[in-house]
Amino acid sequence: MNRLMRLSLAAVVALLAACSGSEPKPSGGDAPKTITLGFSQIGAESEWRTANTTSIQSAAKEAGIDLRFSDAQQKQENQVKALRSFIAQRVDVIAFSPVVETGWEAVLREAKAAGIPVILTDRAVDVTDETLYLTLIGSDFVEEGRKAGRWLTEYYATGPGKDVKGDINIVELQGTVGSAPANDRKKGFAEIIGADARFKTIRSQTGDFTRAKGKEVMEAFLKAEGKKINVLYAHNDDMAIGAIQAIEEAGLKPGTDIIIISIDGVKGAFEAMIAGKLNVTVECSPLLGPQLMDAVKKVAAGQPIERRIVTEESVFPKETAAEVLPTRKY
Ligand code: GYE
Repeated sequence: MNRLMRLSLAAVVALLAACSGSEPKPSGGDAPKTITLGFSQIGAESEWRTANTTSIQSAAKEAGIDLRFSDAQQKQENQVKALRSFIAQRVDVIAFSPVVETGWEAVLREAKAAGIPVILTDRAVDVTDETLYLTLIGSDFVEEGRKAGRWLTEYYATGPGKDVKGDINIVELQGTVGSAPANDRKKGFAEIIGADARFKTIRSQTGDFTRAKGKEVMEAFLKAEGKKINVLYAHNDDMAIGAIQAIEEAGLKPGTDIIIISIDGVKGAFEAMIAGKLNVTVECSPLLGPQLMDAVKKVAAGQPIERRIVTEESVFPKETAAEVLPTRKY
């Protein structure tokens, strides 16, 4: 073979390789391939969730990621369908916020068989095969429950409730049945208040993380227990805000007659605290978009990522509300 023949053969080989082009070229000279991300959101049940959706959509735009977004309206079957459709579309990465913890093995195995990496955001899943997802980006819900419990025990030990004698009767509004935040927030709170026999949880029921359900269930609690209720622990702000309405309609003063603790730290909670109707909110940040897009880029480039990415959060008692509200982003 002379030099010219060798050169043209090399050119043909290069051309063929370029045309077959199924491999992404992260570091080639050409424009990098756009990453497609399939994201299955739970729904729009709370202020938290709306802020979470906005964060994900705007972070995807900023990162130049092609986001395929699907809203499951709080139903696991809709999420499973969305994941299957992302697999059929052969997206580069799948991310989702699982509505409940169990029942994901089959569809996650399908994603794995198709070679599509999966990232969990916000909520955890309960699977035996840990290789079915790469990482979980979100809060430590057990710790949030503990923070709520610690605030309450301090309130009665050294705070305004220090002179109260006898049992402290608590009613609890749980999140969605079977969801990680409902399971974990219940557990963390119970762990702390369980150390003192004065704290009694007299009613505990789900309000599905919504205002309407929070109000409805609180009405039932008030009917059954009336003035016996000293404390309401709500697994999110929306349910607490719904319950505040029920308490007012029953002729009681929320925040005074009934001490109210909730979780999330949405603007509505700060407004309720400024009005003196909510005592404290434990922060749970929904602004996961930027961290998710960083993880997606790494995964698409074949780089390793941490198994657990935890969000940083604090606790806001009502005394801080007026000062903090203007700085809140959700
Ligand atoms: O606390 C609640 C939402 O999974 C952390 O879901 C999230 C929870 C959040 O509906 O408001």
